[in-house]
Amino acid sequence: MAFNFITATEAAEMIPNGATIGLSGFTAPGTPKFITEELAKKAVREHEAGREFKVNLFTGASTSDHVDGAMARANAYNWRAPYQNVPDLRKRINSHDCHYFDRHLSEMAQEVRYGTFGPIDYAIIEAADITDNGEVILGCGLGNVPTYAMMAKKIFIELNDKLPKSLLGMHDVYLPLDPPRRREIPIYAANDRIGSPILKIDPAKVVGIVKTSSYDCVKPFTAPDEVSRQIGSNVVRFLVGEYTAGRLPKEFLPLQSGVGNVANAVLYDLGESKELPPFMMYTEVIQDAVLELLQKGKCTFASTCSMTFTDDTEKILFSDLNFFHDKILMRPAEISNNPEVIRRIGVIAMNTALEADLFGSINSTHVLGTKMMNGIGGSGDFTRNAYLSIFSCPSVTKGGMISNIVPMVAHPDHSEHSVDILVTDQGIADLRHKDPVERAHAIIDNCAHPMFRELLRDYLKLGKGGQTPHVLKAAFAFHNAFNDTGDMRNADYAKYL
Ligand code: 0RQ
Repeated sequence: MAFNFITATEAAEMIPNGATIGLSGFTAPGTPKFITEELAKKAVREHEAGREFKVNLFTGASTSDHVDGAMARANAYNWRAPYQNVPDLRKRINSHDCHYFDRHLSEMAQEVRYGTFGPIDYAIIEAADITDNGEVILGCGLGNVPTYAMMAKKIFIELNDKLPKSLLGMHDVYLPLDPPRRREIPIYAANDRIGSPILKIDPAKVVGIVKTSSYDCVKPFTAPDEVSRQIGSNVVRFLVGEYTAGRLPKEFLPLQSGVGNVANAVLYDLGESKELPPFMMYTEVIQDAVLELLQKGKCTFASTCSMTFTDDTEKILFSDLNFFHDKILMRPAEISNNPEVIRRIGVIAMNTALEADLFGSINSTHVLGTKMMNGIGGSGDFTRNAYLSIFSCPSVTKGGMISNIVPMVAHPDHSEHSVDILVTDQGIADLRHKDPVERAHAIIDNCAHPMFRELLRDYLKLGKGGQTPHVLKAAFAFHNAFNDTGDMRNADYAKYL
């Protein structure tokens, strides 16, 4: 079949107000970069002409400024799901200019198939190559592309000439059947391949191919500061302790690691560790540190949804693709984050918290309980099902005016029932096999910043019993103090009792 080659502007012109669009990709990699920029410009023109123009956009996870930045600045979203991390979009979400459905990443695709989100009008897919009969070699991230491609009425392809065709073989495209016919996901080790190296789409649905040329534009990392380094070394110290005590299998277990500087710092530290054996990853993103671990042989295999590498690292990958070809496998989000597989193969999950409370509950998403930061992402998929679930965060933030350890989290994302280990720059609290009061002491003594320890102990002393001795009237004294005075150190329980 002969495809229609068009420009990004022409593609954007075809997309009407109110359309629902699904994008390929997961974080910036694999995510189209050009049609959405043109769509944002179209939205601005339409708004200037006094016409409504907003679309609904579904992705795998976060995207990049080419998508969420441009579209948010143009106020071009009606609905957005399931995850984002762009400041301009955050503002739109928190002012309700954009409806945001913050969803576990493993569930998004199946919910689209179940019909919860309504029909998908367009899929926009970034590709390294496409054959006339609709066999697509995908880019560096999958997300929910198999589902969006299957459900969409029309498809645009962004054919990116920076993506080597030799990416063929690094994707594992698999669509599970839906209940009641779903079978097991037959992954028994992180490196088991279960699907197809190509995405098969209906060529008749392709309304246009846009030729593009761009690396993935992942923002470079800032060098880890002292706090991130301390957190990283505490996580590694904990894992080494577990391993040498024989509480982890001698071949070790696959690791999941979230995004960001701390996650990257933890992985660099793991690479340095002499005590831990080489390991595999079963995760949703791999960042720059993992490429180095693969080069060194410290990481032997990475199953992921996306290669979230900065452009310099992406160039290293592409120039030595033969070496990495059988060491990295990219899967759809509902497989990379699949609860069944995570539980079966015993993933060690490492995620970051905004705040943790004395009893072990975690807030990953809402600043001071109200403002959306990014979203739950894959943290819930992994935390709830992991062999070991580790959360880390700095003990304080904003120069010490915020304690990341609070009496009660202002928004619960992960409950005490799912969190095993809490790590800050101060140390490690092992919450396993402890009742709530024991957990609170472990967290105060090991994780809270010394500046806040007495205040937190005072909160415990106010408790009048119960399995979890919260004092509901005073539980948000830290947050109230920050809202009222700009500093949690001014928390005064007596005001509320
Ligand atoms: O503010 O940007 O003004 O400096 O929040 O904090 O310490 O830079 O943390 O970038 O590692 O992100 C939880 C958001 C942490 C992230 C979260 C302020 C702080 C700073 C960011 P500034 P840091 P990180 C894998 C798994 C959920 C999704 C997930 C996340 C800004 O890890 O989104 O895990 N997780 N997915 O100053 C008020 C507090 C605060 C606070 C920090 N307690 N109160 N502000 N800040 N703590 C990835 C995917 O799923 C794709």
